[in-house]
Amino acid sequence: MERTLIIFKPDAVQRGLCGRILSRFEQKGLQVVGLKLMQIHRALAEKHYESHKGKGFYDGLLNFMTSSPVVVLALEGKDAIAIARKMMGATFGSKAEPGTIRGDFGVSNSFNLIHGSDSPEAATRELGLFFKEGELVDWKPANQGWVYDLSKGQPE
Ligand code: D4T
Repeated sequence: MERTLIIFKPDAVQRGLCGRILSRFEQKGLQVVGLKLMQIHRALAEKHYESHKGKGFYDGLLNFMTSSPVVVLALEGKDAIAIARKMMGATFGSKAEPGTIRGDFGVSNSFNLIHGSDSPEAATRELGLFFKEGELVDWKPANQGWVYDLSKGQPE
């Protein structure tokens, strides 16, 4: 099982889309193991987006991410990182395919509703940035044996 960090960005929170976006992940079968509303402070935004430092959009991105509360989520599932990225769609709503979160809910080339870790290394790093020890919860959903085929001992 893999874990990934998801952020419902300030535009998703302000537009009242959190419930609808969360439902998509729940319906897919990804399991919530961490969830909180928070205000991202500048230093955390800088750390999270350090790979973009120096790019033209970096300052605007930091201003946006710190402008209003976000919801951060830790999702767990087999191949959760790639599945969540696929569900999010291309970076901007203007290009993202219909059926994806960005494709269905956004048009902007700047505000893009959601962040998801893009690799196992990024997920480990980002989960560590946004969740303190003890904030992630290990639990077994009662329907797990229907979400996955567990007959061979591994989720399939
Ligand atoms: P994130 O990281 O937010 O999940 O988005 P992506 O993984 O899909 O896209 P990214 O890392 O390339 O960009 C990070 C973040 O910067 C904003 N951005 C990006 C922007 O405002 N203008 C731009 O030209 C680009 C490339 C949007 C997402």
